[in-house]
Amino acid sequence: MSVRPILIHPDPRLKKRADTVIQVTDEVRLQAADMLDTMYDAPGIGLAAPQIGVMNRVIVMDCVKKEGEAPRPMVLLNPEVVWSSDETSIYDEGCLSIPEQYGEVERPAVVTVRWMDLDGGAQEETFEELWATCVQHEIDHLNGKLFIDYLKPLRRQMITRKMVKLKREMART
Ligand code: K1U
Ligand code: ZN
Repeated sequence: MSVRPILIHPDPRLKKRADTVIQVTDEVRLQAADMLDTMYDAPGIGLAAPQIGVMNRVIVMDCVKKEGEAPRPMVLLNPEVVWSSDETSIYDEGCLSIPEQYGEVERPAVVTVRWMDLDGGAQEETFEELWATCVQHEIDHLNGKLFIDYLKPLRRQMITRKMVKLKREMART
């Protein structure tokens, strides 16, 4: 298993809709394992395939943050929100593709998500708190949407300019 490079915004691959996973192949299993390695290495609580330049509908998550609590790595293929609460919550979100930038995003507080697991089976679970925020953030990635798309245009432009500058500096070193 290996840590893969994470794409930094702006990148056209982060704005595209990812393709449905038709079959769970060894390649998909290896991709999922690499995504978990990449997420834990970052460190992050989630990661979507387009962030490593793979344009399929795979996300990984582990929102267990409390010390001493067992990790809960999750791999979700073709995740879709099948129910969302009217109640909303606001979270100061970050993104591994937009390092060190944060912004408040309002989303449904509770969501039920259906997905395919790595054995090809159907799964469904209701997520709340940070898990709910994270799964919606990751599904947005699969649809080419970033958390900055929820912010005011001026703030979004400012963050994008910072990222362009960061990428220029990274290319020089
Ligand atoms: O998709 C991503 O870019 C990963 C992102 C997920 C996310 C964060 C916050 C709200 C919604 C979704 C991250 O993991 S950013 C890093 C982060 O939040 C974190 C890192 C270490 C410990 C705890 C949190
Ligand atoms: Zn993100």
